[in-house]
Amino acid sequence: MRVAFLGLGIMGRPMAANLVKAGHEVAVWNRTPGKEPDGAQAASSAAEAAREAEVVWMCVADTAAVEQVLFGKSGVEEAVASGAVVVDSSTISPSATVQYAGRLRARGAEYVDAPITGSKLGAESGQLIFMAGGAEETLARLQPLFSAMGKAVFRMGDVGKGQSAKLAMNLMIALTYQGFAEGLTLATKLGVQADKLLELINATMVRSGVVDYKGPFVLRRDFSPNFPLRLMHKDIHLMLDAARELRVKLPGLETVEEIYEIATEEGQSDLDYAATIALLEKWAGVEVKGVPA
Ligand code: NA7
Repeated sequence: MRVAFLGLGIMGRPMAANLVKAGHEVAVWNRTPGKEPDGAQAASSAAEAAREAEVVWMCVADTAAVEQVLFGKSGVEEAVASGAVVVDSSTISPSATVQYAGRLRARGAEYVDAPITGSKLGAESGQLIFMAGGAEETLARLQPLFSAMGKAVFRMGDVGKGQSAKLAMNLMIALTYQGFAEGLTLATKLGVQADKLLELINATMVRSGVVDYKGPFVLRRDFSPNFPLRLMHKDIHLMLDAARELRVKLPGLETVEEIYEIATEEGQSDLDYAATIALLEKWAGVEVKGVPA
């Protein structure tokens, strides 16, 4: 298929590379040039990349970035072909998503929100999981592209429902990790070895995908960004905004947001969100470390 891929960050670049690898004709654009994967055609603007494309796929930072790429100067709206599909794998506001879909529909384009989970590793290995919002027929058209970048697609409902599901998922990830980090910090202060505790966790019902993935990074003290803290913080704001719009109370998340606020003030925003444990450690006067099994 002829695809335009817009946004070549931690996630977007390997996704575009996997589309090239699967034999699709890929035109790429990124705000900062020089990140094009081998075999992709570099375009000078989002509009230029989108002009000939059957599918325009985006993966950029946040709601403002998506709005800019779609409707800003030399944006997608100026050039998208009637009948093309615009897909957004960024994590952004569900209500903004519904608005953007309406504006593009007026230009004759279909819209699908398809945020991702699987982190950097999943993007590189083509093992992402997509949670999608959009018409069933449109998702069926996209199947060869989903297959090139991921291992599963879950249709959550109409446009916007992919983003809504993504926010719910990341809420659980943020709170699960926070529980893990607080448990490890307390255990360390009480004199329990962290790697021993991880072994115990993994043999019991406390086990979770989040702990499986993040545990070894914490033990090795490797906080290089797989999922940067600034992006999880952005998602926490999206969750709290959605909750406010609908009068839903999320007291646990509000507390976790304060931790992210302090971590950001302390300059950790470009580290992985797992680095929030460093604050707990500082307050407790301990350091959690060990040898991953
Ligand atoms: P990164 O690695 O921070 O990449 C963000 C990308 O978004 C990168 O290509 C940026 O371009 C681009 N960006 C940011 N702001 C803009 C604006 N205003 N206009 C155009 N492009 C922009 O994030 P990830 O790849 O880890 O994550 C991407 C999304 O998936 C995000 O929503 C996550 O929550 C999930 P740059 O290279 O800085 O010029």
